[in-house]
Amino acid sequence: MATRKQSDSVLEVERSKTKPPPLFKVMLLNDDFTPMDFVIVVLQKFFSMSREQATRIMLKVHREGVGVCGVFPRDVAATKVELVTGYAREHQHPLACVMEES
Ligand code: TYC
Repeated sequence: MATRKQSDSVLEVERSKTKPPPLFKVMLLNDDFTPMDFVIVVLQKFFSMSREQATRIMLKVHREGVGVCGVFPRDVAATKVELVTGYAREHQHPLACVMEES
């Protein structure tokens, strides 16, 4: 915040006009075909999770249908979605990874 001296000598607070950049949740969706172990590897490899943390998130997605892997700026989130989707397709799995503004 800055102050600005006006011609009539009234000091007015100048509000910041810049919004913080939006953040995006990257999520995995459940399906009936992707092996549980593959999902755990994805969470470790692309989201730097421990095996224990990855197992917890995988089971949440398996039971509830969706789970958050992390929250990132737009370009980082979009890259994670692309890399995970590419990796899943390379291994012939239908795993769905999506992003949503949080
Ligand atoms: N439901 C899958 C199974 O029973 C496991 C799974 C978990 C798949 C999470 C996708 O995002 C996912 N093999």
